[in-house]
Amino acid sequence: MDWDTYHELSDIYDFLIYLNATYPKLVQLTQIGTSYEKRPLYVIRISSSSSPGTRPAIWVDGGFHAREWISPAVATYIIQQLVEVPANAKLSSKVDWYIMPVVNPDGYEHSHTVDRLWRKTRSVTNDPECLGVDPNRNFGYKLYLTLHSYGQVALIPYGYDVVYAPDHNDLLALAKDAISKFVEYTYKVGNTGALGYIGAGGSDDWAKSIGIKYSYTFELPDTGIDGFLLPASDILPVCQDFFPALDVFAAKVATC
Ligand code: ING
Ligand code: ZN
Repeated sequence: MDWDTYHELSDIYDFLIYLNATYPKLVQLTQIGTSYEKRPLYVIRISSSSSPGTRPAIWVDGGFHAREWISPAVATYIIQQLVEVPANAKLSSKVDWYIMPVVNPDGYEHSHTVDRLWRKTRSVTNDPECLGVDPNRNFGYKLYLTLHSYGQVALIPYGYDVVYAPDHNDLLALAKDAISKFVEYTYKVGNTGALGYIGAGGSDDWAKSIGIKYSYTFELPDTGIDGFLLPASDILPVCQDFFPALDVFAAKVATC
């Protein structure tokens, strides 16, 4: 695995399987289901605890939307850093990480092979001309962090309308703390609806609504010049810039 190029699904899955085989004490790879086109859906748990599941957890996902290729790239970078870099061991000493780098593998594969700008899944709908549903707009509506692109903004629930959570200021303060770690890229932060990203059924809205206090959508770089077509040479700078935010999140959750 490297972060100099955007990888196909098979590379990402092989990387997860490799980590699972190589670091059995730290890593557990679970197939949580199967996609519409029968691809496995993987979640990797990273925990140095002898009894994982008994302490605070942070969920990070990427690849909800097929064309947002920087998102699985950052998610796999986070996984690699947490598992393979000894200096980051402290990040999983108090917190269990659950990371799902490619939520929508069918769409991701489709964006690599057929239609670079595909967003949705590939399931059959009532309209034969219109395949797919929007995976991020279908939650009934964990810290919960979902990685999207693009925009360089940290979005705080809710997003179904301009609605602020009662504890909005807590979420705002933590997000500000997190983005203050970024040096290369400047992110804005605010309520999803107020920033103009209105959309019902967002996964972060759902996480918030079921009681996960700190729930965010991060729109990764850029601000729109290259948009979804962010050059591969930007992957590593984006990943390296983003990673220190995890310190802030882990520290907050560990004290909860
Ligand atoms: N962004 C999110 C989207 O689903 C969002 C932003 C999150 C809107 C939550 C509404 C609720 O449109 C991207 N890039 O997909
Ligand atoms: Zn998205």
